[in-house]
Amino acid sequence: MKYILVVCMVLFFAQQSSAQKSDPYLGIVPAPNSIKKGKGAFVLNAETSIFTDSPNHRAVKFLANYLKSKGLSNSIVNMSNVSNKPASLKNTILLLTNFKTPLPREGYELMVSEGQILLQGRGSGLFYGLQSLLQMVEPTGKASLTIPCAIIKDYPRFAYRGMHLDVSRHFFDVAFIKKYLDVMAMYKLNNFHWHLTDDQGWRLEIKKYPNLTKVGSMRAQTKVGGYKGALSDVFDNVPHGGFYTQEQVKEIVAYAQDRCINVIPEIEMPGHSMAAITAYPIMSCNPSKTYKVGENWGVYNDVLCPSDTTFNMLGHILDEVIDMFPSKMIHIGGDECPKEMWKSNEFCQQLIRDSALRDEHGLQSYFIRRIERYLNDRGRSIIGWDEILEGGLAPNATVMSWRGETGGIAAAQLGHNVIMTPGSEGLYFDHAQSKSDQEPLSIGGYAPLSKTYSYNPVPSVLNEAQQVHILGVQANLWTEYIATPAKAEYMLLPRMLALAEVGWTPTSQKDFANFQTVRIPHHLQVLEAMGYNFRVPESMGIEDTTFNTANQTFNLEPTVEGAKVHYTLDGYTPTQNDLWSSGNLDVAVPKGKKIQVQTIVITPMGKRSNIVKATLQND
Ligand code: TNX
Repeated sequence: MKYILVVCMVLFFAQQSSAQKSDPYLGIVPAPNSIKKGKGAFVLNAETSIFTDSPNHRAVKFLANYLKSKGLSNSIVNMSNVSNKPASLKNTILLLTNFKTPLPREGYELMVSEGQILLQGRGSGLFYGLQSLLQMVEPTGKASLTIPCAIIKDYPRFAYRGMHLDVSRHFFDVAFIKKYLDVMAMYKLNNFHWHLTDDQGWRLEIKKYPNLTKVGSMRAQTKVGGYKGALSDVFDNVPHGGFYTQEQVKEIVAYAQDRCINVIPEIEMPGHSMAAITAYPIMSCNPSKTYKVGENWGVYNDVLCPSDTTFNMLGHILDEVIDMFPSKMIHIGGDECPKEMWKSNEFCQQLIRDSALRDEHGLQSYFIRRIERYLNDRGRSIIGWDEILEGGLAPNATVMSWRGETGGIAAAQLGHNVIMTPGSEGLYFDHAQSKSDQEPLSIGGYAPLSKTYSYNPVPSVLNEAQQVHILGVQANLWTEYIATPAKAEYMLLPRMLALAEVGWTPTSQKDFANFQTVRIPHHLQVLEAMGYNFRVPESMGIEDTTFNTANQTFNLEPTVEGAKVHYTLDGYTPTQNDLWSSGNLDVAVPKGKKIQVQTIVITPMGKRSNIVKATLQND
């Protein structure tokens, strides 16, 4: 309810800036394949007639809800029920799925003229066309909306455009998952990778094994601060837990489907399984040992034992997963599985000999292949982290390349489908967004917006036939150091918009300068009014530097529309009470003196950027 109210506020209070009007992309993120701006605008008001040939289409329902949230009550008319040929009507919107023009998968054509909007797309294409249309909307302050005239022809560069969320390290409730899906849909992302199990918590109700959630969803306490360093042995002494019931999962899957998002569940195996082992020690190599749900981060040596008991239980678990999730692909993890326990376990050693496996690595492959067969027999295929490649796979297995691109390249060369998600290329959204010590605690790394934006998922070493196997791209949000929705959104936004453009827009249409200085400021204004948190980029026109000068002009511009750049020249920390500047700030430095210009961007709702300090010295 809160979100709906906020959305209404966007309509009536947000004004489209002149920057957006002159924007060749008309503010659309991800940038479309082709866009031709026209003259004038379509005015959507209470008299606008809306027709469709598919009244039950997701896009049509989405539009109906959108209009309602804007206080417009136009009904959407099924075209087979009207005798007038709607194409001849004025002040008309047409949403069509049955038409002759061939379009690429997920593609759409949008023609906005003063008298009519024509949107054509099949399946998710119609939905994506609608997302573009809604991003073009300019509120008028009255009970109408205007949409600038344009012709857009658009389709995605990649079929797979994914966003991951780790709900094991920290639990996020159903309302937050829906909010996450909402923002994914807005930017045409179509796969939600839901990391549901790990050492620190099992978050999915499995009816046959109630202890998985009864025991495995709760840890006694959590590590405070960074993984290493001064607080390395300090814990918060606060229990942390939570899980999703099967009912809630079904609700989320349906909610995602309404937004053209496929939900891929991840059930981690054979490593990252402390929570499962604590609930059912029988799945471990030492069933008599006492385990506890992980309270620290990193990699645990206790892993699943490749016994028939374990495979039977995993089979039952996967049966329930299959019932809950229609996704063709099921993620089975496969990463970071230490082999210590298997090395010292007689059963494992015997299994290696009996099955003529190379060693414990061969045993890992045996594990993955057995699970893969189980899922394949039930009509599903597996995705796994790039370690799954190590021991031979069925051809329909998809590899998620996280340790750089090497795994993905090898997999594509072997004919496997690949999703690129290399941590080293700005796709780990748990990494820091700048090198400033004003950033919140993170796992480390360095993934600024520009790095995410410039990533190209198709490695040039692949030949054309191999490139076809690059299904797409995904960013991951691991949550060891992300305990709240606000921080999750801070780490997600605006980098997710860069990911969206990497996944959708042809490289020839990408333009970081426009993205950063025109479209991002507009979208951050919209996202703020919708109730999202985000990282406010530092003021334009200034950076942390020291230089010698008597005079300097800074062209300060806010990075969020409607925000202000406040500054100080007196060495004090800038706040909302200080002077603000838009455009040129001239600073004169007397001979022999030093002046420090400090800036902060503060948004209408009070979000703050990092402080930037430029020191000017006149020696
Ligand atoms: C590696 S990426 C992991 C995760 C951590 C992440 C932190 C992957 C397959 N495994 O378990 O959360 O790094 O960045």
